[in-house]
Amino acid sequence: MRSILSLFLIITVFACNSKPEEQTQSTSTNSQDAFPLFIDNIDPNRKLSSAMERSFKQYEAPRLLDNELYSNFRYTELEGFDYNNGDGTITRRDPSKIIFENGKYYVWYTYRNTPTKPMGYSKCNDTIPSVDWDLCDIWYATSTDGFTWEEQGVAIPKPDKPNPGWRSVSTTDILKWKDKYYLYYQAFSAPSGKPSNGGGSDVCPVAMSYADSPDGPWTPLNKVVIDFGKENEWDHRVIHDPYPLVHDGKIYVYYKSGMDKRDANRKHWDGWGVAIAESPEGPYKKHPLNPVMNSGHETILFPYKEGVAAIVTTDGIEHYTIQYAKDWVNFEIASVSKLLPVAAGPFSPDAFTDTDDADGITWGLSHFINAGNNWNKMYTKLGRFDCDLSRKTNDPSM
Ligand code: AAL
Repeated sequence: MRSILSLFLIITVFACNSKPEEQTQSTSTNSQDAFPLFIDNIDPNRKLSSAMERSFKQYEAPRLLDNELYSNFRYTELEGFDYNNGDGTITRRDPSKIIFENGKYYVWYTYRNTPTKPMGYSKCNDTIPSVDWDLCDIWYATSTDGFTWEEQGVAIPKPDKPNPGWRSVSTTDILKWKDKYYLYYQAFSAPSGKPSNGGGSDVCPVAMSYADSPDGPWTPLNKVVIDFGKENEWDHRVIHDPYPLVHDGKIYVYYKSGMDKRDANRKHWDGWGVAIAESPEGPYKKHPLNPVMNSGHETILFPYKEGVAAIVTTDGIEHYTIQYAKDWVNFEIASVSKLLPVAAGPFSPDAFTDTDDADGITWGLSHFINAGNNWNKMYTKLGRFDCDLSRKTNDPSM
């Protein structure tokens, strides 16, 4: 499954993708100062080694240090959330993108507060959760600085049976469209973790609720908006991690599927597709090139220049990469990095502006799983990540 980051990491030494002036300050030796010049002096038209050829062609970096889609990540613990001393009864996970409205930042996330820790599929009942995202509601919090958060309470409660999501609603993401707000989320109508479904790869489509204000009240559509593919198609029984963005006057909802397949290491094979609609309630048309990504458990996407960038964190042959699709569907690897944020939601100012000159991201929230050696007895905390995937901070001329 996903990577285990069992502690809150406060990694202060990780420099983000540093700007030229910072390199001069932080690296004082002559050889390091000379490094960019050495790269500059390689003529891309002469015979090149494979590594140098890819740095010019595949990564489209005129100089190695100019790759704007390369960053390390720094993590900081948040203020404002209580976890019952980590006894596993309270969880907060899978944060949405962050939006800035009414002078503050808003985030939505999966919230569980149950009498026990998750006990596994065989021991779950109406009050005992099977897995960390079972018996959850969607809650939200606000902040003025992104570090200290004020929990506001429930946004989307589980609907009554038999509406989609009556067992659990989780893993939400936000869309702002024509001055209204839409939350898309996983709608479970059975406990997760059934062994014959491959453990976490639960049968679950996407539902949606809408509101006039980010503070709600939210009205559930009470129907599935992105449904499974046909029998034996790659997304025939899982539509997870819905991730809406606006492009070309339309709504692009990226989503994960394909999870019933496992690789040689028993890791999920996760693919990502995109479903496109002209209005938030659909109908959503799946792109004929789906799946458009061959890896990534809880992938983060954000508009970048005229295209879309993706942080592909865990699972799959291309995990730990940052990718770019100029046309929003044909993704290429832009860089390989490490300690990427898990299940993150960035503050992505251009997520809904439909610009062809999008800036990137510099921070967001991600989650940290505290599972020890037992995936059934876990809880998850939210934390903050900072990075340098923004053109404005990367390019001194802007
Ligand atoms: C996550 C997401 C989905 C899965 C589970 C809860 O982090 O990929 O939401 O169903 O794990």
